[in-house]
Amino acid sequence: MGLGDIADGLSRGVESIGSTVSGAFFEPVVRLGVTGLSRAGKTVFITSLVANLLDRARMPQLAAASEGRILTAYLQPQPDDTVPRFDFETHLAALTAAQPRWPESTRAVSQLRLSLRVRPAGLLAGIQGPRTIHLDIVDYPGEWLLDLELLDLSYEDWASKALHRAEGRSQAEAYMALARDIDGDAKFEEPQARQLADGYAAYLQEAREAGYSDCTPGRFLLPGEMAGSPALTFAPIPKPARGKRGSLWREMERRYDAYTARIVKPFFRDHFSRIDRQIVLVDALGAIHAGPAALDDLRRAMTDILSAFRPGRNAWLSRLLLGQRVEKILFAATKADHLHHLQHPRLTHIMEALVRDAKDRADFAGAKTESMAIAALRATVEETLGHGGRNLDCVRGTLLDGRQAAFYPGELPEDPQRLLGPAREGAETWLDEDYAIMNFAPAALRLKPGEGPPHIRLDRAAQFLFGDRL
Ligand SMILES: Nc1nc2c(ncn2[C@@H]2O[C@H](COP(=O)(O)OP(=O)(O)OP(=O)(O)O)[C@@H](O)[C@H]2O)c(=O)[nH]1
Ligand SMILES: [Mg+2]
Repeated sequence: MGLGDIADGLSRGVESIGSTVSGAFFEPVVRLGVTGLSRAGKTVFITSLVANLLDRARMPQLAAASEGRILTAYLQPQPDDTVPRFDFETHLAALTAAQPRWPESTRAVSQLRLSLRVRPAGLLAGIQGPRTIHLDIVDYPGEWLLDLELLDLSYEDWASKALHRAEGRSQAEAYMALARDIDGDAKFEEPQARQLADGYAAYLQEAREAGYSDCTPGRFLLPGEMAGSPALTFAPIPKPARGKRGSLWREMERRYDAYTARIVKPFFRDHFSRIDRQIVLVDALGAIHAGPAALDDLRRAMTDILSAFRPGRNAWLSRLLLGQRVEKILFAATKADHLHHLQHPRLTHIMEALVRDAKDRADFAGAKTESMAIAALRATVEETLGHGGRNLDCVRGTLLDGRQAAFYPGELPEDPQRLLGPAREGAETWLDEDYAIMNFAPAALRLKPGEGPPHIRLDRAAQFLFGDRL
């Protein structure tokens, strides 16, 4: 047992309550948060990461693995009794089936504990035996981070802001028509609250699909197990003259307060505040394919989401964190297997440019950050095809209907501003190039013993995120 372990055990003491009970107080825990907007690739990332940590032949860039210091890796019951377990086995079975499929979409937070028996590196190797390090991986929707803003706003402030935003958005027409006729002083009736909440949720859903990301409350899009409860049955309405007791307005206000107190705060307290290392997955290629408006919206969403990592952003959260903060944040452009590797550096530059705004504001006060282009599960192989007198660097894979196809996604510009500039200025289409994206199915795998699923730079990502703790 080294001194480092003890100090580590103590500084992370609060979160190790579970491990204390099991008598493993001095076994260090690294909590890795995995987030991103919906469909960014969180589930595939965690599944492939865990599979590749269990079978490490494809992890040469993870130093502890290539140095042969990871003796064993195994899944353990996770320490938090009330958090759903990340369903690793089901997701892996889908990806590695004879006819592989992508895992189902997930709707709530989940967690998995992977424990690694590791021989220490360097000088300690001689005097210290192997030790166990727990990697707790937490999967949570990026949308939930947007709710941090609500902690700063009263219902009145939030409602006026939300109605103001909805004004003029075509997706909100039906809801605005409904809200305009509402008398907040009228006596509260549940069916009316339900109708308003459903209408508002429908608008958020549509706005989200149209590429808007400032869609709070985040749980309206991903309600999880709270669907239908009063804390999720509210909506913004115009402030009435009196706002008397028993009125619709007063009940909406009460429910909004319940939402922030009972749903938003517990998430930040129980999950977010305990994260040591964070990966933010970003489907930048998907946004580029969807066009300039979607890309600009993604940039703004990243700024909003990442503000949760800015120390001092919210007084309540700062008190909770007591100066403890996420030590490393990796921004990963996912699904890089849609591109020939020659284009990967360009995708990385685009990723860097996308988060620059957020970074410039605070540089996350001491957190180490990096951007990378990765594919958690490589579904393609590279192929160069002659076309119209030039060589096109393509990728080939299996489509969802089982056919094989070679695919040229378009050439990303060397300078990310060639995309981000027009996006910011409200361009409607890309001028120079069309970007395509294709829905490949996961490739059928023939894994040799010791091999995890194929990926791109998953080992580099792992090294950045927690390699230093192994
Ligand atoms: N080609 C390729 N596609 C990927 C990869 N990772 C994810 N995808 C695609 O992205 C989709 C979403 O991936 P998920 O891992 O389910 O994303 P998620 O963030 O967990 O999504 P939600 O749970 O719905 O929020 C998958 O169904 C795949 O189509 C990858 O590494 N390569
Ligand atoms: Mg998921």
